[in-house]
Amino acid sequence: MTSYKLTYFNFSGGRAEPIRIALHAAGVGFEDNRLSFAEFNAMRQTTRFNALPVFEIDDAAVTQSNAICRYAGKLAGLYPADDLQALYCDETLDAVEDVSQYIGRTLGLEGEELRAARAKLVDGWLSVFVKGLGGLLERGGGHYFVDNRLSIADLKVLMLTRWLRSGTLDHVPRDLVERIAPNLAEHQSRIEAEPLVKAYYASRA
Ligand SMILES: N[C@@H](CCC(=O)N[C@@H](CS)C(=O)NCC(=O)O)C(=O)O
Repeated sequence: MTSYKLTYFNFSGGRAEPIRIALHAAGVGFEDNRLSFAEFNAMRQTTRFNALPVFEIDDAAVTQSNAICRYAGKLAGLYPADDLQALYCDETLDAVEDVSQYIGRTLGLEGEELRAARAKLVDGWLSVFVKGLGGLLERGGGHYFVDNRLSIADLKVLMLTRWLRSGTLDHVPRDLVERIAPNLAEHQSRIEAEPLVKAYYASRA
């Protein structure tokens, strides 16, 4: 039997959470290997690109969260079969990856440097991507990003909107998403209420 192991940080979000939800939905048993930041620092050099997540299928290690997410999405029936819808899905995943990189560059900054970097981010890339993602949701019909049904694109965006609205990112106004793309705020509540998403969190409780 194939064995699956997903290694990431021990929190409910970020690049691995859509993969965890999709694997759970697929009914695929996997080792959910959650590391502290100290544990990651100790093993960072052993990963292919010095980063997480890492997904192991038997003895083969794979990186790049969107690629892994597509794989898990296919197992769960959460990735479009139609080529155009798949393209739209990929566009959404990659947009979230891009904006995550911009946010990532401000993590670890402190004090005035952090404040200035976040102010620039809020007025710049965050506004651009929140607006753009709101537009992609509209293109999908307003409820889901693609295929008129739940897909990994919805799970991926959920992680971003949840993060932006959580108040944990200093100097990022919690109402930024509502102000720029209210449809994304509604999308967050809708996707959190999806039975498949609720079932995953119930399994974690
Ligand atoms: N494009 C990669 C980016 C991976 C990435 O940057 N992961 C972060 C955690 S979410 C990381 O491990 N960063 C290492 C570090 O900051 O030292 C992916 O999508 O998997």
